[in-house]
Amino acid sequence: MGYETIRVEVEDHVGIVRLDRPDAMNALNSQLLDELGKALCSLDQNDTVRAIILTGSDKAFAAGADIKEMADKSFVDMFSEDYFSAGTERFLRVRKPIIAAVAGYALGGGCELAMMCDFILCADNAKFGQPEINLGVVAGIGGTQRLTRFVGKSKSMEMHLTGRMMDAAEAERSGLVSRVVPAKELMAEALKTAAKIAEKSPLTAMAVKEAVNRSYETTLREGVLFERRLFNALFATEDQKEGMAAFAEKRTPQFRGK
Ligand code: CO8
Repeated sequence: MGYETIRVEVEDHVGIVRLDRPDAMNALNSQLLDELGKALCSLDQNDTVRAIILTGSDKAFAAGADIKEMADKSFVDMFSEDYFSAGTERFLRVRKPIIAAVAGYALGGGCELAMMCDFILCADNAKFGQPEINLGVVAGIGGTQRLTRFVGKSKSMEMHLTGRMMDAAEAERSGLVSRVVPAKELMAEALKTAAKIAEKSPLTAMAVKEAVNRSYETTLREGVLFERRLFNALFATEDQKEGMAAFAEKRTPQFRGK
Protein backbone atom coordinates (compact mmCIF):
# COMPACT_ATOMS: atom_id res chain seq x y z
CA MET A 1 0.00 0.00 0.00
CA GLY A 2 1.28 3.50 -0.78
CA TYR A 3 1.75 5.63 2.31
CA GLU A 4 2.75 9.30 2.32
CA THR A 5 3.71 9.91 5.94
CA ILE A 6 5.36 6.64 6.89
CA ARG A 7 7.64 4.07 5.24
CA VAL A 8 7.13 0.39 5.80
CA GLU A 9 9.39 -2.54 5.03
CA VAL A 10 9.70 -6.13 6.08
CA GLU A 11 13.17 -7.52 6.64
CA ASP A 12 13.34 -11.23 7.46
CA HIS A 13 10.66 -11.60 10.13
CA VAL A 14 10.70 -7.96 11.24
CA GLY A 15 8.33 -5.22 10.15
CA ILE A 16 9.90 -1.76 10.21
CA VAL A 17 7.71 1.33 10.26
CA ARG A 18 9.47 4.66 9.92
CA LEU A 19 7.63 7.91 10.62
CA ASP A 20 8.42 10.14 7.67
CA ARG A 21 7.43 13.79 7.86
CA PRO A 22 10.94 15.27 7.85
CA ASP A 23 9.76 18.88 7.36
CA ALA A 24 7.68 18.73 10.53
CA MET A 25 9.97 16.72 12.82
CA ASN A 26 7.62 13.75 12.24
CA ALA A 27 4.75 15.58 13.94
CA LEU A 28 1.70 13.31 14.13
CA ASN A 29 -1.26 14.44 12.06
CA SER A 30 -4.53 12.71 11.22
CA GLN A 31 -3.13 11.21 8.01
CA LEU A 32 -0.06 9.82 9.77
CA LEU A 33 -2.11 8.29 12.58
CA ASP A 34 -4.46 6.76 10.04
CA GLU A 35 -1.63 5.34 7.92
CA LEU A 36 0.24 4.11 10.98
CA GLY A 37 -2.85 2.29 12.27
CA LYS A 38 -3.39 0.64 8.89
CA ALA A 39 0.27 -0.34 8.47
CA LEU A 40 0.47 -1.88 11.93
CA CYS A 41 -2.76 -3.74 11.40
CA SER A 42 -1.44 -5.17 8.14
CA LEU A 43 1.91 -6.18 9.71
CA ASP A 44 -0.03 -7.79 12.54
CA GLN A 45 -1.89 -9.92 9.99
CA ASN A 46 1.24 -10.78 8.00
CA ASP A 47 2.28 -14.30 9.02
CA THR A 48 5.94 -13.77 8.14
CA VAL A 49 6.25 -10.86 10.60
CA ARG A 50 7.05 -11.75 14.20
CA ALA A 51 8.15 -8.39 15.62
CA ILE A 52 7.72 -4.75 14.65
CA ILE A 53 10.03 -1.76 15.03
CA LEU A 54 8.59 1.75 15.09
CA THR A 55 11.15 4.46 14.50
CA GLY A 56 11.63 7.99 13.20
CA SER A 57 14.67 9.89 11.96
CA ASP A 58 18.03 10.65 13.59
CA LYS A 59 16.64 14.04 14.68
CA ALA A 60 13.15 13.14 15.77
CA PHE A 61 11.11 10.10 16.62
CA ALA A 62 8.18 12.53 16.64
CA ALA A 63 7.96 16.07 18.02
CA GLY A 64 4.35 15.62 19.11
CA ALA A 65 0.97 16.01 17.55
CA ASP A 66 0.89 18.45 14.64
CA ILE A 67 0.30 21.77 16.35
CA LYS A 68 -0.53 23.47 13.04
CA GLU A 69 -3.26 20.93 12.28
CA MET A 70 -4.79 21.27 15.75
CA ALA A 71 -4.43 24.99 16.43
CA ASP A 72 -7.78 26.19 15.06
CA LYS A 73 -9.93 23.26 16.08
CA SER A 74 -12.85 23.78 18.42
CA PHE A 75 -14.04 21.52 21.21
CA VAL A 76 -16.84 20.35 18.93
CA ASP A 77 -14.33 19.43 16.18
CA MET A 78 -12.17 17.49 18.60
CA PHE A 79 -15.06 15.75 20.27
CA SER A 80 -17.04 14.88 17.18
CA GLU A 81 -14.01 13.70 15.19
CA ASP A 82 -12.75 11.87 18.28
CA TYR A 83 -9.40 13.18 17.10
CA PHE A 84 -6.60 10.55 16.87
CA SER A 85 -8.83 7.98 18.49
CA ALA A 86 -9.19 5.48 15.62
CA GLY A 87 -5.44 5.35 14.92
CA THR A 88 -4.46 4.90 18.54
CA GLU A 89 -7.13 2.25 19.10
CA ARG A 90 -5.79 0.29 16.11
CA PHE A 91 -2.28 0.63 17.53
CA LEU A 92 -3.33 -0.81 20.87
CA ARG A 93 -4.98 -3.81 19.21
CA VAL A 94 -1.69 -5.01 17.65
CA ARG A 95 -0.80 -8.37 19.22
CA LYS A 96 2.78 -8.66 18.00
CA PRO A 97 5.60 -7.04 19.98
CA ILE A 98 6.36 -3.46 18.94
CA ILE A 99 9.74 -1.94 19.78
CA ALA A 100 10.09 1.84 19.72
CA ALA A 101 13.54 2.82 18.44
CA VAL A 102 13.82 6.45 19.48
CA ALA A 103 16.47 8.93 18.36
CA GLY A 104 16.19 12.67 18.85
CA TYR A 105 12.96 14.24 20.04
CA ALA A 106 10.08 12.20 21.40
CA LEU A 107 7.83 14.97 22.66
CA GLY A 108 4.15 15.18 23.52
CA GLY A 109 2.31 12.70 21.30
CA GLY A 110 5.72 11.39 20.18
CA CYS A 111 6.62 10.39 23.72
CA GLU A 112 3.12 8.96 24.14
CA LEU A 113 3.44 6.94 20.94
CA ALA A 114 6.78 5.53 22.10
CA MET A 115 5.16 4.58 25.42
CA MET A 116 2.36 2.78 23.58
CA CYS A 117 4.99 0.45 22.12
CA ASP A 118 5.98 -2.61 24.16
CA PHE A 119 9.37 -1.22 25.09
CA ILE A 120 11.63 1.63 24.11
CA LEU A 121 15.23 1.40 22.95
CA CYS A 122 16.76 4.82 22.57
CA ALA A 123 19.78 6.53 21.12
CA ASP A 124 22.04 8.58 23.37
CA ASN A 125 20.72 11.76 21.70
CA ALA A 126 17.08 10.99 22.60
CA LYS A 127 15.02 13.59 24.41
CA PHE A 128 11.65 12.81 25.95
CA GLY A 129 9.10 15.30 27.19
CA GLN A 130 5.46 16.19 27.63
CA PRO A 131 5.51 19.90 26.76
CA GLU A 132 1.76 20.23 26.12
CA ILE A 133 1.44 22.61 29.08
CA ASN A 134 3.42 25.17 27.05
CA LEU A 135 0.61 25.12 24.49
CA GLY A 136 -2.20 25.44 27.01
CA VAL A 137 -3.26 21.79 26.85
CA VAL A 138 -2.48 18.50 28.55
CA ALA A 139 -1.26 15.25 27.03
CA GLY A 140 -4.03 13.54 25.06
CA ILE A 141 -2.95 10.05 24.08
CA GLY A 142 -2.04 8.66 27.45
CA GLY A 143 0.98 10.68 28.62
CA THR A 144 -0.32 11.53 32.08
CA GLN A 145 -1.26 7.89 32.65
CA ARG A 146 1.58 5.95 31.04
CA LEU A 147 4.49 8.21 32.04
CA THR A 148 3.26 8.09 35.63
CA ARG A 149 3.19 4.30 35.59
CA PHE A 150 6.66 4.13 34.02
CA VAL A 151 8.59 6.74 36.02
CA GLY A 152 6.42 7.34 39.09
CA LYS A 153 4.25 10.25 40.14
CA SER A 154 6.89 12.73 41.18
CA LYS A 155 8.93 12.73 37.97
CA SER A 156 5.85 12.44 35.76
CA MET A 157 4.18 15.36 37.50
CA GLU A 158 7.33 17.45 37.17
CA MET A 159 7.67 16.59 33.47
CA HIS A 160 4.05 17.47 32.73
CA LEU A 161 3.99 20.61 34.88
CA THR A 162 7.26 22.11 33.65
CA GLY A 163 7.29 20.72 30.11
CA ARG A 164 11.02 20.05 30.48
CA MET A 165 12.83 17.38 28.49
CA MET A 166 14.49 14.27 29.88
CA ASP A 167 17.69 13.04 28.26
CA ALA A 168 18.47 9.41 27.43
CA ALA A 169 20.47 8.74 30.60
CA GLU A 170 17.65 10.03 32.82
CA ALA A 171 15.09 8.07 30.78
CA GLU A 172 17.03 4.85 31.35
CA ARG A 173 17.62 5.63 35.04
CA SER A 174 13.93 6.23 35.61
CA GLY A 175 12.69 3.16 33.73
CA LEU A 176 11.14 4.88 30.73
CA VAL A 177 13.45 3.08 28.29
CA SER A 178 14.87 -0.40 28.44
CA ARG A 179 18.31 0.53 27.04
CA VAL A 180 20.35 3.41 25.63
CA VAL A 181 22.73 2.80 22.73
CA PRO A 182 25.02 5.07 20.69
CA ALA A 183 22.92 6.88 18.07
CA LYS A 184 24.64 5.29 15.10
CA GLU A 185 23.93 1.80 16.48
CA LEU A 186 20.24 2.32 17.23
CA MET A 187 18.72 0.59 14.21
CA ALA A 188 21.23 -2.27 14.24
CA GLU A 189 20.47 -2.84 17.91
CA ALA A 190 16.71 -2.61 17.36
CA LEU A 191 16.94 -5.11 14.49
CA LYS A 192 19.09 -7.45 16.57
CA THR A 193 16.57 -7.27 19.41
CA ALA A 194 13.62 -7.79 17.07
CA ALA A 195 15.39 -10.75 15.44
CA LYS A 196 15.90 -12.29 18.89
CA ILE A 197 12.16 -11.97 19.55
CA ALA A 198 11.39 -13.36 16.08
CA GLU A 199 13.25 -16.59 16.99
CA LYS A 200 10.74 -17.30 19.77
CA SER A 201 7.31 -18.78 19.43
CA PRO A 202 5.02 -16.02 18.15
CA LEU A 203 2.25 -17.50 20.30
CA THR A 204 4.37 -17.19 23.41
CA ALA A 205 5.43 -13.66 22.46
CA MET A 206 1.76 -12.66 22.18
CA ALA A 207 1.08 -14.27 25.54
CA VAL A 208 3.97 -12.35 27.14
CA LYS A 209 2.63 -9.09 25.71
CA GLU A 210 -0.88 -9.78 27.00
CA ALA A 211 0.34 -10.80 30.44
CA VAL A 212 2.72 -7.88 30.99
CA ASN A 213 0.16 -5.37 29.72
CA ARG A 214 -2.45 -6.91 32.01
CA SER A 215 -0.33 -5.85 34.97
CA TYR A 216 -1.36 -2.27 34.22
CA GLU A 217 -5.04 -3.10 34.08
CA THR A 218 -5.74 -5.33 37.04
CA THR A 219 -4.91 -6.30 40.61
CA LEU A 220 -1.82 -8.38 41.42
CA ARG A 221 -3.89 -11.42 42.31
CA GLU A 222 -5.97 -11.29 39.13
CA GLY A 223 -2.87 -10.60 37.06
CA VAL A 224 -1.03 -13.61 38.48
CA LEU A 225 -4.08 -15.79 37.83
CA PHE A 226 -4.25 -14.48 34.24
CA GLU A 227 -0.54 -15.31 33.82
CA ARG A 228 -1.03 -18.80 35.25
CA ARG A 229 -3.90 -19.54 32.85
CA LEU A 230 -1.75 -18.42 29.91
CA PHE A 231 1.05 -20.65 31.22
CA ASN A 232 -1.39 -23.57 31.40
CA ALA A 233 -2.83 -22.82 27.96
CA LEU A 234 0.56 -22.81 26.26
CA PHE A 235 0.83 -26.53 27.03
CA ALA A 236 -1.74 -26.97 24.26
CA THR A 237 0.77 -25.70 21.68
CA GLU A 238 3.31 -27.58 19.59
CA ASP A 239 5.78 -24.80 20.36
CA GLN A 240 5.80 -25.74 24.05
CA LYS A 241 6.54 -29.37 23.15
CA GLU A 242 9.24 -28.23 20.73
CA GLY A 243 10.82 -25.79 23.23
CA MET A 244 11.06 -28.34 26.02
CA ALA A 245 12.15 -31.19 23.72
CA ALA A 246 14.88 -29.00 22.23
CA PHE A 247 16.15 -28.20 25.73
CA ALA A 248 16.36 -31.90 26.60
CA GLU A 249 18.02 -32.72 23.28
CA LYS A 250 20.48 -29.82 23.63
CA ARG A 251 19.50 -28.22 20.30
CA THR A 252 18.00 -24.92 19.17
CA PRO A 253 14.19 -24.99 19.12
CA GLN A 254 12.36 -24.37 15.85
CA PHE A 255 9.16 -22.57 16.74
CA ARG A 256 6.38 -22.62 14.15
CA GLY A 257 3.63 -20.67 15.85
CA LYS A 258 1.48 -23.78 16.21
N1 CO8 B 1 3.74 20.26 15.10
C1 CO8 B 1 3.88 20.86 13.89
N2 CO8 B 1 5.08 21.24 13.38
C2 CO8 B 1 6.16 20.98 14.13
C3 CO8 B 1 6.09 20.35 15.39
C4 CO8 B 1 4.79 19.97 15.87
N3 CO8 B 1 4.62 19.33 17.04
N4 CO8 B 1 7.34 20.23 15.88
C5 CO8 B 1 8.17 20.77 14.97
N5 CO8 B 1 7.45 21.23 13.92
C6 CO8 B 1 7.96 21.89 12.70
C7 CO8 B 1 8.37 23.32 12.99
O1 CO8 B 1 7.24 24.17 12.96
C8 CO8 B 1 9.34 23.58 11.86
O2 CO8 B 1 8.60 23.82 10.69
P1 CO8 B 1 8.97 25.10 9.74
O3 CO8 B 1 10.36 24.79 9.27
O4 CO8 B 1 7.93 25.05 8.69
O5 CO8 B 1 8.94 26.29 10.62
C9 CO8 B 1 10.04 22.24 11.70
O6 CO8 B 1 9.18 21.27 12.30
C10 CO8 B 1 11.38 22.18 12.41
O7 CO8 B 1 11.18 22.54 13.76
P2 CO8 B 1 12.03 23.67 14.49
O8 CO8 B 1 12.49 24.71 13.52
O9 CO8 B 1 11.23 24.15 15.66
O10 CO8 B 1 13.28 22.81 14.96
P3 CO8 B 1 14.20 23.01 16.25
O11 CO8 B 1 15.33 22.07 16.09
O12 CO8 B 1 14.49 24.45 16.46
O13 CO8 B 1 13.27 22.55 17.50
C11 CO8 B 1 11.74 21.11 18.66
C12 CO8 B 1 12.83 21.23 17.58
C13 CO8 B 1 12.33 21.38 20.04
C14 CO8 B 1 11.20 19.70 18.57
C15 CO8 B 1 10.62 22.15 18.37
O14 CO8 B 1 10.22 22.03 17.01
C16 CO8 B 1 9.41 22.01 19.23
O15 CO8 B 1 9.40 22.42 20.35
N6 CO8 B 1 8.31 21.39 18.69
C17 CO8 B 1 7.05 21.27 19.35
C18 CO8 B 1 7.09 20.25 20.45
C19 CO8 B 1 5.74 20.17 21.16
O16 CO8 B 1 5.26 21.10 21.73
N7 CO8 B 1 5.11 18.98 21.10
C20 CO8 B 1 3.82 18.74 21.70
C21 CO8 B 1 2.73 18.95 20.69
S1 CO8 B 1 1.11 18.79 21.39
C22 CO8 B 1 0.89 17.10 21.52
O17 CO8 B 1 1.75 16.33 21.16
C23 CO8 B 1 -0.39 16.64 22.07
C24 CO8 B 1 -0.55 15.14 21.86
C25 CO8 B 1 -1.93 14.72 22.21
C26 CO8 B 1 -2.87 14.67 21.01
C27 CO8 B 1 -4.19 14.17 21.48
C28 CO8 B 1 -5.20 14.00 20.43
C29 CO8 B 1 -6.49 13.48 21.01
